[in-house]
Amino acid sequence: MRFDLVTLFPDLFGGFLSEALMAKALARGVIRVTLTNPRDFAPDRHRTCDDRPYGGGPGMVLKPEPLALAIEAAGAGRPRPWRVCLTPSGTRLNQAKVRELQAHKRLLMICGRYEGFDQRVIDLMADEEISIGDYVVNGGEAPAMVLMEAVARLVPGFMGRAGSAEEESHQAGLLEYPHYTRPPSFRGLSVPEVLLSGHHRAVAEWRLKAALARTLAKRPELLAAAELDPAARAALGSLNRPEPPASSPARPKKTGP
Ligand code: 9D3
Repeated sequence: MRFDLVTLFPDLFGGFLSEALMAKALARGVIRVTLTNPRDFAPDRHRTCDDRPYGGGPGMVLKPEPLALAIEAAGAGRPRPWRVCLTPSGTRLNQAKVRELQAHKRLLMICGRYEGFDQRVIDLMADEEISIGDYVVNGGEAPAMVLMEAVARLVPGFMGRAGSAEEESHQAGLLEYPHYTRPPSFRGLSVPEVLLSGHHRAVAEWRLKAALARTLAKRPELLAAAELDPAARAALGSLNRPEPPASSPARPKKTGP
């Protein structure tokens, strides 16, 4: 999969692209990334990319000409990319949207700064607008990284040793069960016994119950949409308290010093 980014601050992507799974996927050719700066398409000596808003008001707006030229340059070639504007008023990103975007061979992401884009750039050049949530960040770059990372981990081969991203969620739509590693006791908190027992069936049961209890306590609205098999339905029926039962991981028993 190929990601084409249009940004006034391409250097923000340096560390993001040169570390961890993203760097490995780039090196292996699992994904490709291009960075295009609208400043390189501004015709004036100062390479101006922003201007004052018509109608007045605070802040600056991204000028349409350099941005449009940058989008056209970034999107040149085949196949034609799906063009996404990152804007605070876009469709809220979720995993369903991530899966939808992963179906494209090429994704072109346009990052705004200041108060945002001249609306005509969106009208003429964007296939859709996406927001990553109802909070304010300084521009579209951090949101583009979120989107790119979420889509990239669905690309076959991206996850490498960590395995397939989708097979992680055994019970689709639930929060994850809690994870533990060594040591068995840490600062007075012990790992739930069943996880040390080696009983795979008991472990699986405990994890399912823990995931259900957690979801019920923290995100009850997810349970309505979750795809629960009969065993999970039964387990959920037995959890009528907001906090998980005594054997659960939410409040591990204190053990000795
Ligand atoms: C006062 C009105 N603000 C809109 C909420 C102005 C404004 C704030 C921040 C305009 C642009 C920005 C920069 N943010 C983004 O470009 C952005 C964003 C975000 O702030 N939150 C969530 N998703 C996104 S995607 C792009």
